[in-house]
Amino acid sequence: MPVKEYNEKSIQILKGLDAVRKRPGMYIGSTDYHGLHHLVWEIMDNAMDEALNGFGKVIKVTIEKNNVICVEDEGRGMPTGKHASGVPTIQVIFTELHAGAKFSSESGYKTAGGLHGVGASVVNALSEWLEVTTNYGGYTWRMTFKNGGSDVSKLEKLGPTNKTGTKVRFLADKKIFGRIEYNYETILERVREAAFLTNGLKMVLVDERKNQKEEFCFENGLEAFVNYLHADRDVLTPVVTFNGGTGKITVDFAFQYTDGVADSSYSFVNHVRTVDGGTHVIGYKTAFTKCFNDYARKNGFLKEKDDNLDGSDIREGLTAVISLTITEDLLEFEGQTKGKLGTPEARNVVESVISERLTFYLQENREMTDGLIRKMLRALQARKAAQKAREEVRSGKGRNRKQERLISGKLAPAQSRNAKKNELFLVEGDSAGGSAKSGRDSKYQAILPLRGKVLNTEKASDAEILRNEELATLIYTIGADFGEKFDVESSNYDKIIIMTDADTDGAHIQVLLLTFFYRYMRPLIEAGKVYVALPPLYKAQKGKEVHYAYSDDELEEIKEKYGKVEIQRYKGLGEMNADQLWDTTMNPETRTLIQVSIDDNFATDKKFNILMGDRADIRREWIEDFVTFTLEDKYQLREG
Ligand code: 28F
Repeated sequence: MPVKEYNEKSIQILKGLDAVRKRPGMYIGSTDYHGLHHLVWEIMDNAMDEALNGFGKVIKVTIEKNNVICVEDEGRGMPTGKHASGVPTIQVIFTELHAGAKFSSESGYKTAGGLHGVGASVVNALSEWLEVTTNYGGYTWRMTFKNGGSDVSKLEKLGPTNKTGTKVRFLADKKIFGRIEYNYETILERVREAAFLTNGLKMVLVDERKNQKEEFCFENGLEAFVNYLHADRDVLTPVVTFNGGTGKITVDFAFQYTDGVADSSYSFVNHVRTVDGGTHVIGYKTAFTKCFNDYARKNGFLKEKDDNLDGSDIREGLTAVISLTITEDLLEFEGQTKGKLGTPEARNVVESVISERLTFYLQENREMTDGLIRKMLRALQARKAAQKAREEVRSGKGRNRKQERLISGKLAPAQSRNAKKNELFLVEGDSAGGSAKSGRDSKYQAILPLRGKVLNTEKASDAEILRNEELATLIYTIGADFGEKFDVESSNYDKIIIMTDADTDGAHIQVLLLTFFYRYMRPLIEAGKVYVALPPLYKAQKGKEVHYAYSDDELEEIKEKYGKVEIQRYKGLGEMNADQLWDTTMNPETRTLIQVSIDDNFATDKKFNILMGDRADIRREWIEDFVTFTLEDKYQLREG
């Protein structure tokens, strides 16, 4: 039912919701796949706030058949009284921007992001319709909104109940999102994560589109979290958990060492991920550095003249999960996306809880600790060796003689030095490299054939990487260093294009290269500069006319259109001559490139680990699920 009387207040509210519809990006980041799923996180966060404060032990998320999302909690229900302005409080929460913030003055309340219910009105604004059903004070109540919150029903009292809790259902607005299909895996990761973070909370996900259902509930969530992250890894220690804190800040912490080199930490504040870390992460890192160095000195691993172990030496192979709850009065976030904890007190609380517990734990488990310290000393040595090797890489501009010699036999450079236009093709094998060299536009396109096997960098140290001829050549060619020192601004190329055969070996090389880029040149991927070339699978010839098919479907289309054609299946790039390779795969006017991007998801790290195991089937699935391939617009225009 529409709002009948438009007073100044209701106009104000419509203006607010309208602002959200006009600039959705300002409120949910984007209107693509990520923005769409953001709607679900907002409503889930509200349900989780209730659970986090001790109200309700079950949250159920349902993806209904037509992509309606339904989230239910068993919390206290939403207060059904009227707000001072005369309209129901529920209406205020779902139609006024930032309404949640006004209500959150009760001190001691711990909320996701510290803005209780802020998201509800944003979700409403971006929905075709939204329905709230709440069991509160012995009755079931319902209120519905339509057209981005501009039509509001009465708050209806449906009948008595002995339950409490809140259910929100909504249909995202197709006019805003274009596609409103939710991804089960994406929501599943988030639902699982919520269960890891709240012990005893049962999280249920139902997908009615495919009749799927999964449930999670953990008594020791952080331990389960680390076990989950390490499911396919060789581990060096058990999962160790510590907790402690003060009345206003509680700390839950879990860690485990693997035989890998990655240093990964996942941090949360009030059960919401802090992607950019912050004071709590600094606190645990300081504690680790101090405790391990103290132990190493006290037990003769480090002599008086020796340098301390570096934080990075200590964290090689370490996975840590830290989860804080902080009362609202102490909450401070920083950074553009508010993904960084700023609360200064958090640093000291975390550092002291972890120092105290870790010192004790290391003393009690000397054999394990001695093994870890030896591993850290090896990391220190490798770091110093790499540092020496690095002095040679440094500069970014200009290479030294040794590097030039390494590169000159391999790279066919572009004539131009225009880093904003130049493209580097990484080509599998010398024969394809040859075709690519003669077929290319030599002004802007450089070719680097990869001969040897590309090193698996999942478990490699910096020194090993520089010893690997293929990777060292690649690093010097790109000319922007690697690892922590990688500087995307000084890359010699605007596009790095992986061009391999369309077979298993080719896929394997792609994966090895992507792993390297992901681990050591991630900003390159984040800047959208890494691509995979898409060579054709078939050539279909009818008389003099030649058509290329890039998939089996396309081949079928060609057959349908042209009748009898002579078909050649390309087994490798080497089978194409220079002209064909240029026409089908390299010519910017006609080619199709797949841009590589990575979902910002804690699962990505894990999936990279699985990927490098020997399960080819999992590897394929991973590529499909976690590397988002975005087709670059295929240029249809030809000059002339
Ligand atoms: C499916 C999404 O949104 N659950 C919610 C509550 C509970 C309260 C509340 C929400 C605070 C003071 C209004 C109940 N009793 N699930 C949800 N559960 N909001 S949203 O209060 C909101 C404001 O007045 C609640 C006592 N205090 C708070």
